[in-house]
Amino acid sequence: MSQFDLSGKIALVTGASYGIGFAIAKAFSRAGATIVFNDIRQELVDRGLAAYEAEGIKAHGYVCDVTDEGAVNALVKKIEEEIGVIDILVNNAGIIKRIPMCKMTAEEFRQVVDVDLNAPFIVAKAVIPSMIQKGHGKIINICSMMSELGRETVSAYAAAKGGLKMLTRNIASEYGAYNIQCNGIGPGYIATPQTAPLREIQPDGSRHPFDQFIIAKTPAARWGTPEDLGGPAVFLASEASDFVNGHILYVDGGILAYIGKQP
Ligand code: NAP
Ligand code: GCO
Repeated sequence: MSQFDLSGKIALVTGASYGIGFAIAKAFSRAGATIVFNDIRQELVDRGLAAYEAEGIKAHGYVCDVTDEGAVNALVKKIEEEIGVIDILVNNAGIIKRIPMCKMTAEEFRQVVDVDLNAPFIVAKAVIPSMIQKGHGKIINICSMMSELGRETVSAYAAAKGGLKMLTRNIASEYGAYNIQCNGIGPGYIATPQTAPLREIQPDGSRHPFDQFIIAKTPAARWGTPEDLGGPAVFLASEASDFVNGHILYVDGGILAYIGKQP
């Protein structure tokens, strides 16, 4: 049996109706796992269910806002009753607000931190007790380039994703002794709805300046696709990574390794 086999495992991927979460769930399913996902609205869950079905995957979809601790606890209880104990959690749901810091309200800052940092704490806290009882567990937090780097307009997102990197290391430290591995994936710039505004074609037909910047800054010379995250996620969800804990695996086409071209 392959070390990357996920047969018999139950995976919860948050916010996985489309985008990166969907691609990770697809890869898990191909490796044999049962897929459970949530999204914030019924229409998104329905859209997700149809997308999984089109791929030949029988996924279980639920409405749940990951920032609502009561709703998350109820969801995890329901999954345990209806499907079984969650073996693999991917904290994928996330939002970004691109606003210059001095123009951002404290409320807007809190909203981003709530989804991108507080929610992974809430969901991890909900699944860990049963993982301890079962004797194993895998938690994968979707971090970012902004876990390491800053840039104009993304102060809340960078603060949250930097915090998520440290939450990852802390979960690994606190629960490693229970055979729980908590690692992060730091995607580079990936073509999804979240980054669509950075790739918009300009009125004169040219590519967005940020799009050109990312191509020049990425040794792979392209944006990533959600599918680029599938293999690394399967690795971190499988027994192949049982001695990997508290690590952030950057899947970025080399961005973090590269100083960039001389202008
Ligand atoms: P996306 O296309 O915006 O998908 C994120 C999903 O999370 C959406 O389905 C969204 O629902 C859902 N969501 C948002 N808030 C939620 C909440 N409170 N409860 C439940 N679900 C919620 O994003 P993506 O690009 O696939 O990104 C997925 C993850 O990767 C995020 O954590 C993101 O920060 C991270 N990431 C993305 C990139 C990139 O370049 N795209 C790079 C690095 C890291 P709605 O549609 O209702 O918002
Ligand atoms: C931005 C981007 C990002 C990415 C991603 C990079 O505005 O710079 O949206 O922050 O989506 O997280 O890894």
